[in-house]
Amino acid sequence: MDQTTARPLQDRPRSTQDYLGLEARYGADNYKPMDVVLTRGEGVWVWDVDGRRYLDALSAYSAVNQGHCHPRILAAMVEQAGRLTLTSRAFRNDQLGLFYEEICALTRTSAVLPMNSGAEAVESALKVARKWGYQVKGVPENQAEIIVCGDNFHGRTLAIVGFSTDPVSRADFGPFTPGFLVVPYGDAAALQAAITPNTVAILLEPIQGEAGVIIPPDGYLRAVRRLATEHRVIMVLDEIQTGLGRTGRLLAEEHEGVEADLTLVGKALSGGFYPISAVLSNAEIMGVLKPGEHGSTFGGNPLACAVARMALRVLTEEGMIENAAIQGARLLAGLRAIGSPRVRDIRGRGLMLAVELHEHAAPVCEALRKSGVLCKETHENTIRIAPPLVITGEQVDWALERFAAALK
Ligand code: IF1
Repeated sequence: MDQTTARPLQDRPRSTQDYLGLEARYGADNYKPMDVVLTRGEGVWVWDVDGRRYLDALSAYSAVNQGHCHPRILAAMVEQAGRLTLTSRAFRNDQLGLFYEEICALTRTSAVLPMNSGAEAVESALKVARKWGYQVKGVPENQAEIIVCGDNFHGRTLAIVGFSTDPVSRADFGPFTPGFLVVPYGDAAALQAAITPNTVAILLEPIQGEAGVIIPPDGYLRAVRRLATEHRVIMVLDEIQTGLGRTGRLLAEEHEGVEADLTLVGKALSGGFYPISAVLSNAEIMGVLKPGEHGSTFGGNPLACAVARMALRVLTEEGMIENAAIQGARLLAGLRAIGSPRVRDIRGRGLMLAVELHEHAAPVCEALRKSGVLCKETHENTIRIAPPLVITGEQVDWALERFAAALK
């Protein structure tokens, strides 16, 4: 057969157990996934290899805000993939500048550093903040301090896990990168006390995701903004999970009317089709980077940029952000109306919600899976709920029936 003809992958049908066996036999054991083997996704729905349909209430941790396999993003990806996928940044391409222009207009920022994973965007922001500290603020060499918050989650690289407060993320990965201080999340006084003349940045999530959807006290982000401005400290908001419509606004910072100096986005920046992340700057901070000082093979590649341009377009043109606010309020009210004694707290902003139980949440997630809703617990007792932003009121009610049954 002519090897150039496109042959689809010839997968002989296998059972769920077959797939579990392959992963157990060959895969690093760095996750404990639910035993559901997914094979197709469309909008809020995903299907497993046995043909069962589920409502995806995790959205790949907010990377699929636009719904699974959004047709317009798929079309943009296929069109670009057939034309040009990667040039490296040694040359220019016809998608990068358009991506810059469109994401800056949408987020009211003025400079973009394109990367691939969320962690890379975080690492890039830390490097820019340190360089700005030495070259602009005048911090003595190697004395730069960056403040982070307890219970943070910013990714899995060595520098990032080095300032995590989660023992599981840190154990046996040392020694870690110096120059980071941890303050309690939500405590502006503690932040003020931690700032020194060598502080170059404060890095935080507007709402802590992995910690269990921890919403800070009203006014906290405004206080962080004020302190950062007063002490010439860069305010870095990690919106990799909270951004791009998840909380019912384009960026979660909008709920408090603040503008970060560096804003990090990722995940849904591609609608789940391709890894792309970005550091967005509201100020001239990005100007400290000179040619050759930072980079990435795939950073800013034309395929990622074409996908991201369409992912942003459908997010705004198809009313997904407004829908997240509407359906999030419906879901929050519906969850609270269940009134289950097993529930300790229900928190949420837009379609970023959590149900904290008095008991382990895994059995409830298992019951939800059996009734057709896919959720994942975090920190034993908390169920995270984050469906795609395209969810309808009818689908919210369908999910609420199953939450009520699982929590009764
Ligand atoms: C996993 C949860 C974990 C993030 C924020 C940066 C990153 C993430 C606020 C890094 C990534 C993912 C990673 C994934 C599970 C999920 C996650 F918080 F969303 F639930 F782990 F904590 N900032 N979060 O949430 O982005 O490098 O992954 O692209 O590691 O299991 P990344």
